[in-house]
Amino acid sequence: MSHYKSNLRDIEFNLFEVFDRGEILGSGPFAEVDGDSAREILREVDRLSRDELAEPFADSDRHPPVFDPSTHTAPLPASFTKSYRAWMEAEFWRLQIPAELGGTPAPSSLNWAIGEMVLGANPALWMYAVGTTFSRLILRNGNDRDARVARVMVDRQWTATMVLTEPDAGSDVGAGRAKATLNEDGSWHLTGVKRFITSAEHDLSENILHLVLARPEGVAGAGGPGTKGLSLFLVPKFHFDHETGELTGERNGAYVTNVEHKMGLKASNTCEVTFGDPQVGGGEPARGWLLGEVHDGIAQMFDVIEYARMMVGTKAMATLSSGYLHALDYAKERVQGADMTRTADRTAARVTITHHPDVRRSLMTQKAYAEALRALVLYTATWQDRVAIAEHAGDTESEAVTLAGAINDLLLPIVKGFGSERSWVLLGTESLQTFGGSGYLQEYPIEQYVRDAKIDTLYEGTTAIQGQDLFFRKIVKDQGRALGHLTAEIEAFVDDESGDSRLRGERRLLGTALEDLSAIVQQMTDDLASSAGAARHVYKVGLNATRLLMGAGDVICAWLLLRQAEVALARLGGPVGDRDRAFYEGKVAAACFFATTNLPRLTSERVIAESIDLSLMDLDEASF
Ligand code: ST9
Repeated sequence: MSHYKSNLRDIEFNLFEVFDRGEILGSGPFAEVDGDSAREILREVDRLSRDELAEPFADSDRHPPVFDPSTHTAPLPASFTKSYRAWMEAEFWRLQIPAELGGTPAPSSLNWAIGEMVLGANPALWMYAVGTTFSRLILRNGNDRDARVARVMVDRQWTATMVLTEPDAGSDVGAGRAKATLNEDGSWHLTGVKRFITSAEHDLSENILHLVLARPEGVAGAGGPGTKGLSLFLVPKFHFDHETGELTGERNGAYVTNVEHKMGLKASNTCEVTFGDPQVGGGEPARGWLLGEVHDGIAQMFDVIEYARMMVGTKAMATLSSGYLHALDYAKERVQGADMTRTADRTAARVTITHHPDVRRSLMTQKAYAEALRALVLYTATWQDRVAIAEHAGDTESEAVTLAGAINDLLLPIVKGFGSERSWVLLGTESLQTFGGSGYLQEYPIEQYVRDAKIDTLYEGTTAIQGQDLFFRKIVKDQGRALGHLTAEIEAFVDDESGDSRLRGERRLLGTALEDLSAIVQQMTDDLASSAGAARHVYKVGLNATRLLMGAGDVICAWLLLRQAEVALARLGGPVGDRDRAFYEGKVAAACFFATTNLPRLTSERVIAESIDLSLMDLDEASF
C-alpha cells in the first residue's frame, strides 16, 4: 500500500473553482496545455505519485546511498533509480521548461500542483529531477554559449546543483571564501570547499552541472567582500563539448568528499564538494565558466533560491497533507475508550477515536492548515502565472507586472518559513500524536515524515532569515507596495456586503486580525526608524521578525480559506452529490475553525510585539 495519500479533489478545487486557472490554460504562453489536458495530467501525476514514485520512500530511508571515499561516489538504491526513471520517462518535468529548450510550458500554478504530489510521494526524487529546470535560469541569465549548455542539459537530462554554502558561510552566504581565477581562454579555475550541497553526487544522470558562487580574484570591478563580490560559475562534473553536449571523457576537479549522515531525507545526497584540490581525486583543476560573462552572482543565484524556497514550502505542505490523511484514516478505525458523555458507565461501548473532542480538534487543526497551506502555495503561484503571461506579451516593466512580481516576492518567505514551521510542528504534535504510541513506530510513515520534514525549516534560509527577508526586503525596501495591495484585497473581502452572511463573524475576526498584523508591522517600522538614532533598537525588529512571519501567514491563510468557504457555500446552494456535499461542508468547517481558533491569537501577538524591549539583549550571556 502506498505511503502517499494525495488530495487531488482539493488541488482541483483550488485551481479550477477558486483561482479560475481554466481561464489562462490553453492560451498565451500556455497555449499547448488547455484545461482538459491539465486535468488529465493531474490525474496521471496523482496515480504515478501514489504508485511508482512513492514506492521506494521507505526503502531508500532504511538503505540510503553510501558514500565511497575512494571513488567519490554515492549511488542511489535500485528501487529509487527505478522510480526516478519512471518520472523522467513520464516527461511531465517538461512542463517547467521553456519551449525554446524543448519544453511545453504550463502555468506555475499547475506545476506546483504537480510538484505537491511528487514532493509528497518522494521529495528527494523531485529534487534530483528539477536539475533540468536549472536550464531556465541559465537561459535567462546566460549568453549564447550558456543557452547551448541549457539546451544540452534538457536534451541529455543532466541534473544540477546550487552551490552556496561553506563550512563557515551558512546563512551568511557573503562570508564564502571559495575563489575563482581567470584563465587565458576565458574559463576560470575554482578552489575551495562547499558544504550541504543537495544532489552533488549520484548515478542518475551522465553529468552534473554545479552552479557555484565564488569570489573572482584579480579582476577589476569584481570580487570584493560580502554577497555582492560573488560571481556565479557553471562547473560540470565531467567536461563536455559545448556544441554537441558529448562528454569528452575528462573528469573536472569538482569532487564530492563527504555525504552527510542525516536525521531524515536520506535519499537526497547532501554533499561536501571540494573544488580544485590537487590532493583530491585525480588532482585536476576545477574549470568553470562565468554565467553570462557578468559578475552578478548573488542576484543570479536568487533566481534559483526563489524557486527552491517555493519548493520547500510545497514539500512541507505536501507532507503535512499526507500525514493528516493518514491520521484521519487511523482515527476512523481505531477504537479506544467510551464516548465522553458515557465515561461513568464502565460497560459503555468503546468508540472510534473520531468521537473524542480532542481528536476532532486535532484532526481539524491538521486539515485546516494542510488545506490553507495548499491554498497559499497555489495563490502565490497565480502571481507567478501573471508574471509569465505579461512577459510572454513583452511586458516586463508595467505597473501591473512589477506589482505581480512584488506580491510573489512578499509571499515567498511566508510559503517557505510559515509553511515549513506549521507543517513540521503539526506533523509531530498532531499527526503523529493521533496514532498514540503507534505513531512512533516505523510501521506507519509519520515518523519518517517528521524526520524528512524537519529540514524544511532549516535549509534555503532558516525561519529567522525568512522573517527578516519578509520585513526588511519585502515590506520596508518595497515601501509597503505589495503589502498594501494585499491588505487592501483582504479589507475589501472583510467589508464585502455581498459576501455570505453565514461567514459574517469570521469576516469580523479576519478584520480584527488584519488590524493587529498591521499594528505589528507599524511597531517594527517605528523601531527600525528609531534605530537611526539608537542602533540597538533594530534588535527589537529582530525579536519580532518571526512573530510577523507567523502572524502574516495566519492572516493570509484565514483569508484564503474564507474565500474557499464562499465558493463552497455557493456550490452548496445548488444541486450537489453526497461526496461533493461532504467536501464543500468540510471546506466551510475548516475555514470557520481556522478563523475562530487562530485569528484571535493575533491580538496577543500584537500586545507582545508592542511591548518588546531590550531586556533580552541586555542580559549577560552567562545568565542564559
Ligand atoms: C540550500 C539547498 O539550502 C537546499 C536544497 C534544496 C533543494 C534543491 C533542489 C534544487 C532546486 C531546484 C532549482 C531549480 C532552479 C530553477 C530555476 C528557475 C528559474 N530575493 O539583503 P542583502 C539578493 S542552498 C531576491 O544585502 P546580504 C539581491 O541581489 C543554501 N534576491 O543580503 C541583493 O542585492 P540588492 C540556501 C535577494 O546581507 C543581494 O542578494 N541559502 C533576496 O548580503 C544582497 O542582499 C540561503 O538561502 C531575496 N529574498 O546576505 C541563504 N535576498 O539588495 C540564506 C537577497 O541590491 N541567507 N537577495 O537587490 C540569506 O538569505 C541572507 O539573508 C543573505 C544575506 C545571504 C541574502
